[in-house]
Amino acid sequence: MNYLLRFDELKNRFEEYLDKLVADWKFPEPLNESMKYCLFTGGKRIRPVLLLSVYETFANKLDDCAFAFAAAVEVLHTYSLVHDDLPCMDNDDYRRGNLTCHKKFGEGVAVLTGDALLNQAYELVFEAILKAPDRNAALSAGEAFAKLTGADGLIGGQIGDLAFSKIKESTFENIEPIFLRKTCNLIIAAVKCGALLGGANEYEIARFCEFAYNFGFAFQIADDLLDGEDSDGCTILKVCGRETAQELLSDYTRRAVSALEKTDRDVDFLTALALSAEKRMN
Ligand code: GRG
Repeated sequence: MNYLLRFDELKNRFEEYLDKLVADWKFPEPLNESMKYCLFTGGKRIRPVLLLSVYETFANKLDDCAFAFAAAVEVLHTYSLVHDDLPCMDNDDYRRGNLTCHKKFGEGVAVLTGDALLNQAYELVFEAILKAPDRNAALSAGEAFAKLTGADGLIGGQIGDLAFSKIKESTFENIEPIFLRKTCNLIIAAVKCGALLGGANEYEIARFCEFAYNFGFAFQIADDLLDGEDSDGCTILKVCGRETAQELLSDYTRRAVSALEKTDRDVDFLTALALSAEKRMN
């Protein structure tokens, strides 16, 4: 298996699905334009690729249910970025080298773009449930998706992130739950939904979630290292130096890989994905 070719193949197939999906969107303007703009500014598509590859590991095929769920994850990820960039949050002018949604369309439109993307994500979850070969597995995936991205998940992580600057002493112990919710949970959602939909057993789901937690943590550390020491807010470099952060990145990557090795599935692609995220920084 060539990891890069495989990543591109899954990413391209996902983008073909997304292109067709948004071609049918005819929402009131400027919402229609802003939603499409935010979805197509060069995201890496790591989460849908994760979901599709995990689904295929267990189901030995890809189908419309898996693509709809993968799109739900990416659409929800996009909403979170649009809201994260707002003046009341991180107040960023650029994302992926392009103007952020509020800079291009105005703040009111950006708030509603995020809201609409979040709703759209749940339309896709319902579509996936209706198309699922195993309806109960898809309902469990929908429930996991809602929990992992809700008040005790992604949104809870963003609340922790907002409060972080007011904490007097930044420690690893107070940054860990923020990273878990803000970054790991959406990655866990992608992996867990792929495993549930694909028919993994309980043990396999637990090991794949262990992989996703450790990979998510490594992914956030790599992102913080790339942003550097000057970055404001909740970053690993507020609680340790670069060298320690690099060691943590290797530790989490190793744990991610060894979680997968406890199963007897073909985990070559996910292993290569985790190692390539680590290599971004070392
Ligand atoms: C506003 C509810 C709400 C949540 C925001 C996603 C998020 C929480 C904040 C964005 C900033 C940030 C550092 C998030 C951590 C996760 C992360 C590294 C996101 C970026 O993911 P990539 O690199 O993005 O996969 P692309 O651009 O490739 O889609």
